[in-house]
Parts: sequence; C-alpha cells; structure tokens
Amino acid sequence: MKLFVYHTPEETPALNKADCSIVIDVLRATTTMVTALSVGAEAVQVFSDLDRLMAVSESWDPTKRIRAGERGGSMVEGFDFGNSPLDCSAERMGGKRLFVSTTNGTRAFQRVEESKTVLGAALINRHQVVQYLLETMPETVWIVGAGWEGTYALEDTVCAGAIAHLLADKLNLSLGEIAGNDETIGAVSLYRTWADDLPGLLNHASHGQRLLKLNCQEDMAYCATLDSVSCLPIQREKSVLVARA
Ligand code: 3SL
Repeated sequence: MKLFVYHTPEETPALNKADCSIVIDVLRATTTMVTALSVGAEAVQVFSDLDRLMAVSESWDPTKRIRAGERGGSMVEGFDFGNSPLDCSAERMGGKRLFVSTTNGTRAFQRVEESKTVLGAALINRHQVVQYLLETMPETVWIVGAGWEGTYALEDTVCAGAIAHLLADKLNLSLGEIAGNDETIGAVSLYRTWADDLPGLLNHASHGQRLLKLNCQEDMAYCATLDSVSCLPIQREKSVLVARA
C-alpha cells in the first residue's frame, strides 16, 4: 500500500488513479459528517453548489431531510443546519438524510468521487479509517485535505499524518515504505510533533482562528478528540455517504 497526501482538492490529480480516496476536513465538515452518521443519520449527500442542493433535496420527504449549508463558518440563511458537529443529535438526525454544502469539504468529496472507494476522515474517527485500510489493503491511497479555498490547512494535514503514522505502526513498516510522496512524510512529522497537543495545533491553524472568532471553541475541542467516534463514512453512490456497516 502507498499513501499519497494532497493538501487541497486542487492539488489532487484530475485523472483518478486511487483505489481508495480519503477526504479530510477536520474543521469541520468531515467531523460533522462522522458525527451525524454515528447518531443515526440515514446518509450524507454532498454538494458544492447550494442551488443544486436545494433542487435535489426538494424531491425528498421534508420530514426525512435536513438541509445543511455553511459559508465562511456560518449557517447559510434559509437552511436548517450549519456545520456544527455538536448540533448532531439522534433526535435531530435519526433516519434523516443530511443534504450538505460547505465552503471546502464538500468540494473535496466531488474531486475524488470517481475513486473505487471514498471515505470520510477526521481526527475523531482516525482509528476506523486505519482499520478499514488494514482490512482491505488498497494499493493506492489518496488522502485529500479540504484545505481552505485552495490553500493548505494545518488541521487536515495533521489528520493525514495521524492516519499514516498509525497505519505504518500497525503494518510494522517504516514511513519510507508506505509514503508515496513527500507530503506524506511531512504530514507524519507534523503529527508526531503535535500528537500530545492536538487542541493546541487546531488553535494555531488559520481556520481555527476564524472559528474562535465565531465562538466555536466547543466545536474545536471536540474536533481535536482523536479516535473518539466509531463510525466510518463510505461513499455508496456518487456524492452519497453512509456509515460503513
Ligand atoms: O470549509 C468547510 O467545508 C467547512 O468545514 C468550514 S467550517 O468549519 O464550517 O467553517
């Protein structure tokens, strides 16, 4: 197995050669998706475009849908939900489909939707992602950070590093043996430096700073909890993710 880390959807090769793509948006899209599915959401359907989300979700039973829209960290007017993982409860999400569009995270899923397998990863479900890779042993794995509007995001890279670090450890391989590109080695180095203070790293990140200004401290603390949720979002059909059984 070879791991290739790409910091942004834009950096990810357009010609998809991955057996498995893993999308990361620690702050906060994939953390929210993992949480929504873990409390019983039927599925998460991702859109880069808000108008298309509205049009597609229109045909869905209104009692079985939640429209989630986030831009610049805030909920889009007219939507039911923003992008806070702490707003995901079984009462609110149980049996419902989350139709979601966020600034960066949902775009990243669309970039790799042609992969044989697409997973959603965050720090909270890192262990589930690694477990899946160990069980299925895909040859070429792309780890794609959502970034921020086409630029590098520290928190997505540290999560990529956390995945690669644990995987190498479980396979008893050196980093050089599983790294497909230099970005993977850089990501693991970042993770190893910050493993004992992930909340601190998230506070340094530029998007972390943005969220702190929006009073999202509790969301950030939750997003930093490593291996805390046992749920793995996996693409069932293009743009639709469900919890892996
Ligand atoms: O960029 C995204 O997709 C979002 O996760 C950003 S936010 O954390 O909701 O502000």
